[in-house]
Amino acid sequence: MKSMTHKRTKASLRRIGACAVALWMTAAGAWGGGIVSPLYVGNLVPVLDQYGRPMAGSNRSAEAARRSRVEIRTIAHGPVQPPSADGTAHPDNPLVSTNSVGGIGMNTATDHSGLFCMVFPNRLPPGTKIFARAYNAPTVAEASFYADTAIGVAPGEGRTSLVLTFGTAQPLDSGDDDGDGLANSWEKALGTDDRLTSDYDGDGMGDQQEMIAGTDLKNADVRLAFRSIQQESSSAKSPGAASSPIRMCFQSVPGKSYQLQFADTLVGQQAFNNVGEVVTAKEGQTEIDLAVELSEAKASGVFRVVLVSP
Ligand SMILES: [Ca+2]
Ligand SMILES: [Ca+2]
Ligand SMILES: [Ca+2]
Repeated sequence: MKSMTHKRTKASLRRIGACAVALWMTAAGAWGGGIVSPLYVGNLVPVLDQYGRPMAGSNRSAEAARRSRVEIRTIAHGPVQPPSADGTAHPDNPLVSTNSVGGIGMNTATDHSGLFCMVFPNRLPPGTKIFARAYNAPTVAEASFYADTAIGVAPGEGRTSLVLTFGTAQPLDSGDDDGDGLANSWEKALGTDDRLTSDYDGDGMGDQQEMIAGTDLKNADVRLAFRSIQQESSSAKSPGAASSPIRMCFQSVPGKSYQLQFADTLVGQQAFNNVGEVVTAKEGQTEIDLAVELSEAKASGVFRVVLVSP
């Protein structure tokens, strides 16, 4: 176990060194070819945004302004302090230097990898406690979520790299000004923060419910709802069926799964029972058509669709 960890660590260090080799060459040239032993700081496990996707960023210069921001900060004393709701860092966690700001993908070969690598030609004093903070946007002002790494300690000359590991993305502003269950940071990320309302598009489905359902919070034509329900003519009735099929159509989101249910009435404690199997919307499928036959004839009743997958 020990040797596996050792091997993995060695491999990790090589990978960090490789990702920053271009910058290392630049630094060596600038110093006239003298002995250079910079410190590489980076991550090997992608930092994820609020949706669980690797944060975006590319090494292409045309994409520079769109890289998710990464900062290396120090700890004056105490634990790492969270940033304020507008993203401003706590005074106890100053930047290592004015240059200790970079971006996801800046020195990596793959786009939108959630990886960063920063080079410190002037090594930090050994023992300096540092951490990285990534924002889900190119600037603090645009960001809605951030992620911090655990604290790392700057190594002595014998080591050239320091691997940091990020925690999960946290909202910068966990308040809920419009009381709809969605944190202000989610409202900002979803673009619904310019008005205080729990149903931004006014389609009758709340913002939080739309986010869970995967429907568009800013389009009143899109929500989890039936488009049509009607009973087919008696000629469509199967032999032995209690009644002719009921054909229905409801809006769906690709990848989400739904269960149709039926109850005789909404009065009292009437339970809904499953009708048919769970249905999953395929890629590009924004409507699901079903024709169902009930086991016994009903004069009336209520159908509903339940979202069964996140
Ligand atoms: Ca809210
Ligand atoms: Ca809505
Ligand atoms: Ca909607």
